[in-house]
Amino acid sequence: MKTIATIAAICAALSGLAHSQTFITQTLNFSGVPDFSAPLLFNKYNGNVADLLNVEVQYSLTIDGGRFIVDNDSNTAANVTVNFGAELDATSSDVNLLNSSFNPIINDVSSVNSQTFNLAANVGDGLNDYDPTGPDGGALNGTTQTSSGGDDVNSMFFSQYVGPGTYTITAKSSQIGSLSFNSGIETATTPVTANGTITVIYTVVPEPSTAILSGLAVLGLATRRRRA
Ligand SMILES: [Ca+2]
Ligand SMILES: [Ca+2]
Ligand SMILES: [Ca+2]
Repeated sequence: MKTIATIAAICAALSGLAHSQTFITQTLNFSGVPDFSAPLLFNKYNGNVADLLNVEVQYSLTIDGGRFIVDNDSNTAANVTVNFGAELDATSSDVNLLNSSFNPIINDVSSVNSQTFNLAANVGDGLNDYDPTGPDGGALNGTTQTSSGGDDVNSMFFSQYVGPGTYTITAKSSQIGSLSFNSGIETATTPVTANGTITVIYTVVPEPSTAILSGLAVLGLATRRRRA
């Protein structure tokens, strides 16, 4: 029975050698008040390029807070929609961040708050006072919003991710704010804060030596048990 168990363990180790994949995941964070750039330092896959089966890049962008005031100072009522938040782009001069269609994986990712205001014609206030009171004014108070996603890196660039060193991916976040209609409307903003992550996941073939060693370790354990 013990011999059968030992053989089963070795077979499991060897089949693992043939079929299993190992995932190496690195997640780095950024945060601040846009506009800002955050250089993030990732480790390359320190192995053989032939063992690198996939490189996936994931991202998330979360915004919070901020305020966008609209104040109609014209003589006509206005219906305006505000989009207010932040955007994320990622660039690197070390590695290529293009997917299989050669599109950038992290490009113009936006997290926004949207709100529509029906503003009456100006009531009482003047220019450059950015008055949020109604019926001619309003304010969008920012809430937490998250966008996330990811894609696989084009395999023709995998070799850039292999070696003993590191590479930098720069997360760039910028404020975005727009009005659907802005004639005669003055606006004032308090910026949103932004934070997020960039994750790089390597799918690799487990190193043969590791799989064989774990098989041998199981064998050694079984042998020791038999002697005891
Ligand atoms: Ca006004
Ligand atoms: Ca005003
Ligand atoms: Ca007002």
